[in-house]
Amino acid sequence: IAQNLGSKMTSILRSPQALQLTLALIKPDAVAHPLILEAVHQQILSNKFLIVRMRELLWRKEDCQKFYQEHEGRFFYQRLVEFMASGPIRAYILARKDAIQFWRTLMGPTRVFQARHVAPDSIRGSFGLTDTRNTTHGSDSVVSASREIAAFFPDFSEQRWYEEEEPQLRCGLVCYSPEGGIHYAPRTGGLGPA
Ligand code: 3AN
Repeated sequence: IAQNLGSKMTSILRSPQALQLTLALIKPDAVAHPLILEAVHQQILSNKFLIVRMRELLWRKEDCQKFYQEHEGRFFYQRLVEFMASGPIRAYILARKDAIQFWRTLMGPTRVFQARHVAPDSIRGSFGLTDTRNTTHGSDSVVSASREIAAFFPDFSEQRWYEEEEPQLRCGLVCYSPEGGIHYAPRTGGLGPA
């Protein structure tokens, strides 16, 4: 019963006004360049995303294969998987109204030539090197955002965040921890910077 109540509450809180979560990755081509990494981080902040969690990691090839399994068999799959495991990446949970679509627009098109042409100021238009080394990743739906957030942040509970933090963050009650580089709601304490 408690669980049912919990999920009911979560769906009520996820009204059209609610903040939406998405998973964003900064790929090895950008993490390898501190100025580009910082520029992308600043784009996140200046576009009013809240950084809910952030971590840097080296991805194992098997994890990349699993993450990109929908592309298995495509001509770029092997090179994509090898590239994503080739150096450190940075993962974010981002919150914002319409976060999924907003982040994807900010990233720009997948293909770098197209990005430079139609969205030169987008992240990929500005920093993308090739169609594989295209700077960032963003979830493409609510379902994939939840799956991808759980893959990178297994200790993060979306339900708890929606119950305890989102209502405050939505109203503008936001603290920023410069050391951790994340935003949190002041009154919850528990979900603040670890
Ligand atoms: P997006 O990241 O824009 O959602 P997806 O999900 O279609 O694009 O593809 C996942 C990743 O696969 C892309 N970020 C890119 O690195 C790589 N990729 C997609 N299409 C191509 C392509 N035509 N050539 C090379 N790499 C590609």
